[in-house]
Amino acid sequence: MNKEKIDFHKSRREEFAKLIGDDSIALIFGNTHINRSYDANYSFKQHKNFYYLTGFREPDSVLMLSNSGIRYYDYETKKEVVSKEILFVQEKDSKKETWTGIRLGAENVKKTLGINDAKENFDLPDFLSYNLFKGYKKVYFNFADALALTGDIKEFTTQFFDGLRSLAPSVQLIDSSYILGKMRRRKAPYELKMMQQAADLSADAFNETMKKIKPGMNEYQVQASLEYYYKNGGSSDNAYPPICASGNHANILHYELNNDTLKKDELILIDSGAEYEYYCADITRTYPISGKFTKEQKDVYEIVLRANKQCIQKAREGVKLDELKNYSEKILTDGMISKGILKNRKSFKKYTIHGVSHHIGLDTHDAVPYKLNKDLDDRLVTGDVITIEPGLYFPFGSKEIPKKYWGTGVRIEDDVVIGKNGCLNLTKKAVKEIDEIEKLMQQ
Ligand SMILES: [Mn+2]
Repeated sequence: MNKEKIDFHKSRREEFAKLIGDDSIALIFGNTHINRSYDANYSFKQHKNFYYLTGFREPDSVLMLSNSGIRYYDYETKKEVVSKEILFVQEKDSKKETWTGIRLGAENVKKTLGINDAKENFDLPDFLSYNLFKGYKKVYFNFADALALTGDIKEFTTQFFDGLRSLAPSVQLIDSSYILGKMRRRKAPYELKMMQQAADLSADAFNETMKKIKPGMNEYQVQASLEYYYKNGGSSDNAYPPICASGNHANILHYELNNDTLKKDELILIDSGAEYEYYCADITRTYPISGKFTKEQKDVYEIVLRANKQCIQKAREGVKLDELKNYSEKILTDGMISKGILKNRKSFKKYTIHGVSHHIGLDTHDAVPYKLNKDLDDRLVTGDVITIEPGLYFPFGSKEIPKKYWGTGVRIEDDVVIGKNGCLNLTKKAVKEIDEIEKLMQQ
């Protein structure tokens, strides 16, 4: 890891330790492999909160943190040691490494990750019984993730829970995800750099893929093209399963089948993004399959594009997410009325369906807990990264809507960084103006 990355994760551990306060200890469990079928696992993905604090991607790892210090007896020096952070990792094992890859090993943690102290993960129960019960009042850990663990690491968590019950029944157990969710909200300069990379990679993939789209192609080929450009550009994964929804499929918000043939008079809605260094991009564009919008498609597209651009104009520190949503809905509704698509304003929600924004970062839908606490309302602050994604959806059978619009679904989504007097659009490279789309597609 380079110095910038090491320093970033270190600063996150320091902040977290400060926030949990003295007399507290935190145990953050990373993920373990998840079995896919028989002898094969799903490709490993580290838990994002654990990653946020460590930058470490190996399975079966646990981070222990305490502002007031973790004590243990060092058998080599025969002395008690006090440490503020310890990373527990898989032991070096040449036989296993031949099959599943090189393990960092405890002795390399300090140099590679900048974490002061490291042990092998099977030492964890001993550390717990030596420590937990020496005056700590609170234990923070990721409940849901710890309980979902399987395999070897489950042994350690089971022993941990048993130890708690018998040795420290009055210790207060607190879920760490609330504090970490709050911390993850404001992005640091290092994170914004990674997010810009993810956004650039994704925007390039959209622009290149758009040029290849033509009638007769299949939705999965559109997906294959996006994924080719993601991987080829250095992304390790999709941020989420790509949605390549042609025609009426666009009206299913999380359509994932991606196996229909593209038809010449239809649109294709593509909602996808690459992950880069575990940071996500989330872009939606809607293109005419023939390379040219029909009159009706243009009607709908222009309304959504206006809502997208005006919300980006409006987004800045102090604006509430709810205000942004109402603003978007007003533009969409005014647009539908003025184009004669909708007669009764009151039923707009049937066609706008979803909200206009969510936080994004290490997760595509970043777990920012602003709804849970009044000290964290939905007013935007500098350093927030959110999506702006208005859409209009007219599935077949929409009784109030003229038939010529049925089967049309349009969404246009960008990712923006909130600043004091405006926002920075990370995904502006992904072409969205009608004339530019038509020009590129007809090349
Ligand atoms: Mn989104």
